[in-house]
Amino acid sequence: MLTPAIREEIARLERADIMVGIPSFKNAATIGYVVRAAQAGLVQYFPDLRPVVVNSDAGSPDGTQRVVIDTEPPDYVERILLVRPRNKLARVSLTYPEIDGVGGKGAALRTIFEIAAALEVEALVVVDSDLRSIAPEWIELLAGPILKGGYDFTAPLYARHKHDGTITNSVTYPLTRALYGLRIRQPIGGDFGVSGDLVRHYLDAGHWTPEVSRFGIDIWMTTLAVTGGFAVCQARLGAKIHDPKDPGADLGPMFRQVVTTILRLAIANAERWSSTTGSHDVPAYGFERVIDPPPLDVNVLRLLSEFQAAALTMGATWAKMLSADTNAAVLGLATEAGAAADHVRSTLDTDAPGSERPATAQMSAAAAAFAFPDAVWARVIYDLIIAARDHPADLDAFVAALVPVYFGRVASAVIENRDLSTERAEDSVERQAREFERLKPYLVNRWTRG
Ligand SMILES: Nc1nc2c(ncn2[C@@H]2O[C@H](COP(=O)(O)OP(=O)(O)OP(=O)(O)O)[C@@H](O)[C@H]2O)c(=O)[nH]1
Ligand SMILES: [Mg+2]
Repeated sequence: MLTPAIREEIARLERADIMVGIPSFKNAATIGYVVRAAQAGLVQYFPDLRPVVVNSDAGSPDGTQRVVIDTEPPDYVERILLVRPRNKLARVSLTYPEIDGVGGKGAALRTIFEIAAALEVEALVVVDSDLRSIAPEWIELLAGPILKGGYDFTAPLYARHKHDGTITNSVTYPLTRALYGLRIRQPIGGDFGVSGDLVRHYLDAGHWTPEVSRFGIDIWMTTLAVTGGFAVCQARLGAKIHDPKDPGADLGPMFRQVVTTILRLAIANAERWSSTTGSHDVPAYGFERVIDPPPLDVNVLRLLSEFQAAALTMGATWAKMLSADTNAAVLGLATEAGAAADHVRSTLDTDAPGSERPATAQMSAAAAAFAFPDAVWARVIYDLIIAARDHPADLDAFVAALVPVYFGRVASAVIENRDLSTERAEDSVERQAREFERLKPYLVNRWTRG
């Protein structure tokens, strides 16, 4: 599985107690800072341990690995922080091998897991390489619960802008909470702490689908920690500031990889969730922070238009994957989305030559009549679990057809939250999560009816 170059690095490093793993793909602009923050965190907070930083890169053409190699070495951290760690910090940047011809974040992390297991680390921290808000303290916050608190998995808790994290807010948080009963607020945050035991569990878990090798990895890690009975906690990290993405423009493939993975895991773990009712808080560590994350623009008009258009192009698939009632509700909403989109166009005159794309707030105000109810969305997701079980060969087609419905749901959330603070917008995420819990008997009934 590992390349000879990676084996050589492992032989050179021999052993480590704590490791920070950083997956990357074309992150030359931001990874230097992440590496320095990781080094500083290891040196400052764990001076008695044997630390290592590993960058697992896709062979990025933009010189990401060169940036890592050229970043100030750990001595620099010792000098500016006035610490004398007992052990020298080791740093490695390598190119990870694909898994069955598939590269991606998950493949990068698998190499990180293999190295962590070979070095027999007690705690592994993984952080994204496009982070701008990471501070040295994050390493302590993510690894501390593992090393000092007896936990196996630390999920991140951050303040995200109310329009950011749409896959999390609409699917992974409410579904993980309703299925397994744990309120893990950021199950796909990307920044995690993992114990050595859980790393080995990940490596023993066997089959890595192409989705897990890509962006399915985060929900896969979180779900395996939960279903494997590992002790899970959260760490308050402050704000997540990273390369931003507009849900309508950038998140389609990521959405499909994440949702396919969470559905497959739901089907495989029915025994774990079918008798779970309600949910529990998950312990959170770290001092609370008050930070306003930077705003994110969302093209509401595009989200509404794509939802409407999909009623024609994907209606047949919707009919196959949704129950008759849910399907009727979704078709009605797609029509309403079209009307709202027309209203946005006429009010804001977006077709005028040379007109710029109107701001999120303006578009949301013009589309204020549109709302996609929580209960319909929860049923859509629950129907999909059943459809995925009954027609496994159609899973890709189902999830592709879900994308425009998700766009409609995201548009509704952006519209609803348009005048709210990020804090108040959280109320609607909670309300939706409670609706997933309330409707769980609908899922369990459909599941057991067979
Ligand atoms: N090795 C590898 N890493 C990747 C690839 N794509 C993304 N990554 C890494 O995965 C991490 C997260 O990727 P992002 O694109 O920032 O995605 P994200 O922040 O999880 O997603 P959003 O929250 O939706 O923005 C970063 O460290 C990327 O460098 C890839 O194809 N190969
Ligand atoms: Mg990112």
